[in-house]
Amino acid sequence: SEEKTAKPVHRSTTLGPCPDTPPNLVGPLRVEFHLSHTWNTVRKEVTVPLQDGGRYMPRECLSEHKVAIIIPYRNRHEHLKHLLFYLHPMLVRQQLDYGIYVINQDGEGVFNRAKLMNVGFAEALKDYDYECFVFSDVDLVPMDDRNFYRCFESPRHLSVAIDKFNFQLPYNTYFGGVSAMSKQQFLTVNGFPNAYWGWGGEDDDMYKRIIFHGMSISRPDHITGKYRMIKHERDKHNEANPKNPDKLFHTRETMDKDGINTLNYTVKEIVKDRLYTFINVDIKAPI
Ligand code: BGN
Repeated sequence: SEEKTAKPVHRSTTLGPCPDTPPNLVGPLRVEFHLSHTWNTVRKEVTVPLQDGGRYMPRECLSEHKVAIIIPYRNRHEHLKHLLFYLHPMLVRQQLDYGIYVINQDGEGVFNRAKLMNVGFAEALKDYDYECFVFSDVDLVPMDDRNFYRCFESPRHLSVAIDKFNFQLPYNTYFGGVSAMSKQQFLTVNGFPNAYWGWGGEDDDMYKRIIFHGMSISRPDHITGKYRMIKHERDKHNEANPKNPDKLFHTRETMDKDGINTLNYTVKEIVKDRLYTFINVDIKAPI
């Protein structure tokens, strides 16, 4: 319809800024995974018109938060449906100006979560003038819509109370799962490392980058920061890599030489679905 394609440019002249605390939040969410969704039921759950590529901005006010949600991905269809079923309605209630980017690692090579997040950062910026990036695992669903998917003065760790870890931090410096960084914060630390192939350590490397650049992290409380993790088998081609822990001893020397400034990849396909932008990317994985 005409309404759906209306350009935001005209709105900004008439709309006031959105309030700092969105008015329609509901607090705790009942998150369940026993029903298997179809893409149709997920689409029905989103009661506002999205723009292609999973883009939205509120029509009632001018959003202060331009946020790209970056989801590293491979072969997790069911998880993506569960996540978006809850995430889209929550982000709408949070009155964000947002887009969802699913960054798919092409091929069967060793998985590299951190490099995919760097790709998401770079590709989302080609799409829109995003100021904030939320990096999210595909299997982590927030249980409270007061957990803001926006950026703060400090890099923010959002998934502080995951059911799998008994709703506690597994350790104090944990920065994995879901995190949010402004464009400036991300560039200051040179993004994520590209050198962590396979499972483990890349989130700890990011934590160190943040600390070594003189920043600290912020977090929501343990009620607001609750998450449910979707249970799954261990992925193929993403075994714990015994070389990764050692890399963590060298973050201080490597961080400025390996990151968003040395990122190298080839986009094979971009598909704009109604609910997300799917970017299939060759990240030159070792076989
Ligand atoms: C840690 C992993 C993190 C992971 C958390 C939670 C490493 C580095 C070697 C010590 N860190 O052990 O990447 O997010 O567990 O599962 O493997």
